[in-house]
Amino acid sequence: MFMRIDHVGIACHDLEEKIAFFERTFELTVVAREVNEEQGVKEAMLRIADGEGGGSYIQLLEPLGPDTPVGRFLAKRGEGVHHVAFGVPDVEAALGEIGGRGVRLLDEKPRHGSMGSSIAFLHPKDVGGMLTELVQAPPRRL
Ligand code: MC0
Repeated sequence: MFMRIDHVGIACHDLEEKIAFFERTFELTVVAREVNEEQGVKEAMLRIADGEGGGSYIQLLEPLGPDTPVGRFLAKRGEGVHHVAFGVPDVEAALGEIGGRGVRLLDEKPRHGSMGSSIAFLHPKDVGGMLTELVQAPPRRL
């Protein structure tokens, strides 16, 4: 079901400051930036590697406000790993299979994710405390 780790999402207070740190320290490059109003975030994707089914990335996330998933996470836990996202070939099919195995779905239907992907989240309490995202990359994405 999982083809790769698509990205690790990291919550931060200051996106520009954190991008500069990752570029300077790990020699990574930002390949996409987006404001996702529905998810309440401003985000940047830094490419780690390319693969057949899609790439893998570090995703830096700054909340658009305190009353958003990442805003609440920062207030409660501070900066750090917010979620892990796994690449799947078909997010809707994966949701059906995983939901059928008793895991609570935070999204019944896929939503818009970074770089044109379709995404859906699973409840962290049902996945060992890890907020888990499913990602279906668009066909052309590297
Ligand atoms: C909350 N909890 C987490 C967590 N966030 N555990 C692990 N990782 C996280 N990121 C825990 C809390 O500590 C709490 O446990 C319980 O889950 C309920 O959380 P809450 O305090 O009630 O907080 P809420 O109301 O913010 O809800 C958490 C929930 C929410 C995960 C349901 O954040 C959500 O629906 N997230 C999915 C959407 C999302 O995160 N979007 C932003 C990234 P205790 O033990 O205290 O009860 S968007 C994105 O990443 C896009 C752009 C993309 O990848 O393309």
